Amino acid sequence: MSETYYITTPIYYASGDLHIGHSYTTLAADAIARYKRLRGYEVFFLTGTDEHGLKIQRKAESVGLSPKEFVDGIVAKIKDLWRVLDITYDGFIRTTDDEHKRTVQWIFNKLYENQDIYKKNYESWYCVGCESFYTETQARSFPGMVCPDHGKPLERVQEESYFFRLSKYADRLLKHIEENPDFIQPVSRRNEVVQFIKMGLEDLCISRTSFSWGIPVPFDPGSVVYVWIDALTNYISAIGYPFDMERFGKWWPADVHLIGKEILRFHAVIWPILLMALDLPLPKQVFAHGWLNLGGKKMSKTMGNVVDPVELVRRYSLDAIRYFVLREVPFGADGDYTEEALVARINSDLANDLGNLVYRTLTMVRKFSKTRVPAPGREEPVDREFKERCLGLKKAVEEEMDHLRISSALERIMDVVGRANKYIDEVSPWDLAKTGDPRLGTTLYYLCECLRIAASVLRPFMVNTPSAIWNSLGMPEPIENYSWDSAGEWGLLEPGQITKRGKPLFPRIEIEDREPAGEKEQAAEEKASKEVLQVAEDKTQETGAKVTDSKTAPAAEDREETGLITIDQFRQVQLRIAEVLAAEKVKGADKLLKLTVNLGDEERQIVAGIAQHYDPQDLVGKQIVIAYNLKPAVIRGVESKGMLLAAKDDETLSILTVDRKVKNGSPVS
Ligand code: ME8
Repeated sequence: MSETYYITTPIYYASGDLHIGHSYTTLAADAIARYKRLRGYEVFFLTGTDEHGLKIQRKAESVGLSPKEFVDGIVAKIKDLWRVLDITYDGFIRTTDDEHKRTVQWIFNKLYENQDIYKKNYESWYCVGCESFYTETQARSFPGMVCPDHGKPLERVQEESYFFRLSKYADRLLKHIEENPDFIQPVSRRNEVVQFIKMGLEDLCISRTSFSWGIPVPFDPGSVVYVWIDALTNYISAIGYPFDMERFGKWWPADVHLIGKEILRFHAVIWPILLMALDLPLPKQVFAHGWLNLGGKKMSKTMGNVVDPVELVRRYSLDAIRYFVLREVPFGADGDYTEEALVARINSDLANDLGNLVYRTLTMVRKFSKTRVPAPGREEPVDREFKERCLGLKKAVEEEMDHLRISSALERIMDVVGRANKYIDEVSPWDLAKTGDPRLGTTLYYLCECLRIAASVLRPFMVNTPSAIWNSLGMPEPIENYSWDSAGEWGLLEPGQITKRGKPLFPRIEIEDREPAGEKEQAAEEKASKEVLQVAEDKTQETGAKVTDSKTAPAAEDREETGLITIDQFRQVQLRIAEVLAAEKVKGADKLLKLTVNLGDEERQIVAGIAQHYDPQDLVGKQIVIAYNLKPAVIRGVESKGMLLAAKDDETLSILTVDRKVKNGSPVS
């Protein structure tokens, strides 16, 4: 019987579309799962969605859907995204699944029976975005009592809740972490968790009464289980706990929970303690990777600074995106996403190095060997050294992947690809051809073998390229029929087999007509402030369509051709209803008003150039339309987050309002 391997991603909030940050974790898990399958493991790769909680309940209300209808729509889109990225998950858990709900309630009962849970009155600060509580000290450390991750003011909540005795297990957990150095990875993160536990663990609130969209506490249906206990349980409910213990026993403990670093404490403190209370073994490893940032900040739905993976795949191809995401940032560290880096990476590694090696090699085989793989002849030291490099590649990739160093594994592959290109230059096969030297056969054969091995070890990371290279070498059977270990063998190519040189695998991306990403962002920022200032300067103001995100705006040539944008592009502009709470003139600027607006679950400040058309007090109480996901801009020293929409003819400026009252924060679509 083969060994099992159980890998999980976080279950993502079903509160909106996922972005490239979520895809990052899922692609990493996919690469690891594919790798382990190739190594002969029986793999269970679990992903899914976290569907309960106040944030989702409010979102659903704001679009007039029931929470279940709302999450069903989001889940369908998430599954579509995983199809586009060719994610090979084996299980998709939803916290709204009946099986999952049953498990959560069973656990709640069990903890209650064991007296690990008690009820008390609770008052605390809360961020709906994080679905997390903050102590007074934590809350006061956030400037303006605003959540630094979500930009939303913390809410004060008071209710009767159930509490879980975390503190009881602190020493046991510390001991476990000390005795199992691999439990929390990377190492730097382990130290952070140890410090946190040593500071003393407070008991944890695990139920809520102030919203209803959740799993009811079995013996107190007025309370629902607080999201984190509900969410973490997915890792065991998905494999049958506690109703199918045979299945559970097959997979548990998990080999690795892959997560982003912001949810490490939940996974490395709360989750293990919950498992201890249930008398279950702990996962072998929690691996917290870093963040993909955009413009220096964590890419996040709430902040609106996101990149759509589907759009990237459409523009650059699936394998290029898979490669970039997995290669660009050392797995564990933070990294900045820029389109410039993406294009540079595709051009250098995929077009110049890999694509070029395939193309050059097959061109020479076509020219010097009538498209047939030649038989190897005489071998010189440089050939032998090259062959050894190729033969060592499988092992090198294994060494990296066994420690989840995904980016380094790709680097090892590209090192060999680079070596192969250099080998061509060193050996000059065209000179050998001129003199009819039989070493030409050696060189071409070795290069073809190098391509076969590279294709084979690229399988965990890319999905179309390995078989494209494989087929172009004229291999008799599809790549799927060859084991991982075959990448460590030499001589599988039969001399005489017919190669096919197709189109270049990764055409170079010409960027002359694109602004480099850095400038592009600056341009977008300038554009954003110009748009607000334009109103301030009382020039004709255009509305909606002008507010586009430069990263995902239609290619300039498309727009020039048709003047039209697609519905997806339009959807990227989030328009929302905001109620004006206060308005005042901006000192020293005749035309500017500073508005404080309410968006349901947040307040914001907006600067608008409408002072010559409206008295501030006339605006208070009006519901206006704002561009919600516009980058903040500073106008005359005052920060403006968003832009109000207004119509203007030669004389009159009129702000857009709604025909009848709707909830603040409602989307305009
Ligand atoms: O936290 N860079 O869900 P979530 C890298 N439901 N990874 C990122 C990222 C970024 N900019 N943005 C998101 C939740 N991620 C909970 C989890 S698990 C029991 C419950 C990835 O939708 C990363 O894996 O906010 C991060 O931990 C996760 O998405 C957060 O997804």
